[in-house]
Amino acid sequence: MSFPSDFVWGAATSSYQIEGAVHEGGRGDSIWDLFCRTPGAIYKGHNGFVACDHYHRYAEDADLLTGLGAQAYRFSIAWPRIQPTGVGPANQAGLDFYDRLVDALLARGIDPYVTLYHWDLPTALHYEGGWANPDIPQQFGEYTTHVAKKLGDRVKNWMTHNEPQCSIYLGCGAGVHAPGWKRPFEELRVMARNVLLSHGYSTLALKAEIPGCKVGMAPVGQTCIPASRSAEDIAAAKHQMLGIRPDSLWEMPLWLDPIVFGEYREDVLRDPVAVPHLSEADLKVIHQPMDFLGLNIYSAPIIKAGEGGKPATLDDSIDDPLTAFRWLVRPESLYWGPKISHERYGLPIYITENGLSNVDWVGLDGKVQDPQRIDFTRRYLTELGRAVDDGVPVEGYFHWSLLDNFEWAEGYKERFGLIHVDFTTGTRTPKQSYHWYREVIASNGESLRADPSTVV
Ligand code: GCO
Repeated sequence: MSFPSDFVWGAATSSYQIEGAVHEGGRGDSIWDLFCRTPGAIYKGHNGFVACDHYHRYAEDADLLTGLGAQAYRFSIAWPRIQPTGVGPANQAGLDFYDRLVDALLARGIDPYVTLYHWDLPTALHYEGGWANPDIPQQFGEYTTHVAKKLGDRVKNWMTHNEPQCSIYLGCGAGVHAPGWKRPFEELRVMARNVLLSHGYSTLALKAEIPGCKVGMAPVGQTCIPASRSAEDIAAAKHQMLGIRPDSLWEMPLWLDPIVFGEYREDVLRDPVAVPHLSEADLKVIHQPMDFLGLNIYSAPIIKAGEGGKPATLDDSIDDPLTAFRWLVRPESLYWGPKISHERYGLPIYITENGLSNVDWVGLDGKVQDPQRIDFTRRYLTELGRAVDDGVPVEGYFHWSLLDNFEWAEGYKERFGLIHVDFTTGTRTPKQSYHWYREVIASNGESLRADPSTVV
């Protein structure tokens, strides 16, 4: 296991989960503010109105990234800070906040990786139909231009969308995320088409404003692990991971095939109505060169070849380790996810999110002990190292998350941070895993080889 010398080590967050200050600096309302005001929508009525107060504490957070030795930081821009109603001229105070943040990072030698949409849609656009509105793709392009004009001289790595599977399916189909809609699948497919078009317009805007910039996207890295190294099990796992099922938006090809290939390839189409209808003109906009693929990977099912080679999911064992969120710990997802995705799309890969929620608190000694996070990350990074050794071009890894933060419908119940946040006082306490990860970064992954029993 040996990571390339220019491998990028970092941590990730998103705007709504950490910023707070939802009514400051001219920021408009977002669908997550609206959802947080909806009785019963969020665990114990929590909300993101203050969150980690990062809007005011961004310099302290940049210092914490320095303390970690992070080389890069992935964060997202809140559209309603830039355009309070989602359209029209830019709000200067909103742009200035991200300008200060980018400067704070660069002054510390930390490279910003910016996501343009991590789910905080301006409420005004939601009332116009949200992602179902045929105007939204071009509006997203115009928003992108405002951001690119301001930050493009310093930010070189961009992601258009984060996990469109969640913003569309969880938000507009299952109704468990903002805006809480339960729309039928035909409508979700229309929204998916608009997201794809918006990615196209956004990419065009970035490339026009920022020569030489790199543009990617960070979908849910829906991954499957083969039950064995047999050719049959591997084929079954790939089939399961890549085939698009009816009434599902989760599979990566649904989002990536039209972007990367300019069409849906036959091998993933099990049911032609399962994908958004895209005209030739749509595909012209959507099919833009993509520079890298971001993968958000947390867990994965284990798949074997069942009857006639058909994919069959192995039952979980009572001994399978689980995170606090009760997600299965499946380190090999960080081997197979990058490997299979790269085989299909041929793009350089970043792990744009990976991590776990854990039951962390500040001990009597003032320290936060989180051995599970260390063990989890060691296992996952070791598998990622194996993918690198196999020749998969993985360029970087962003741990989710830098800080404990607002975990969407779960409120503050799930703690994903390398840094503990006391949400009453705002006090940050780096966890044991923060110090451990610092060693991983400083040694470019060499410290992962140490005998686990001798660590920390
Ligand atoms: C997502 C988002 C993050 C989450 C993280 C843990 O994957 O849902 O990108 O915002 O907080 O994944 O659930």
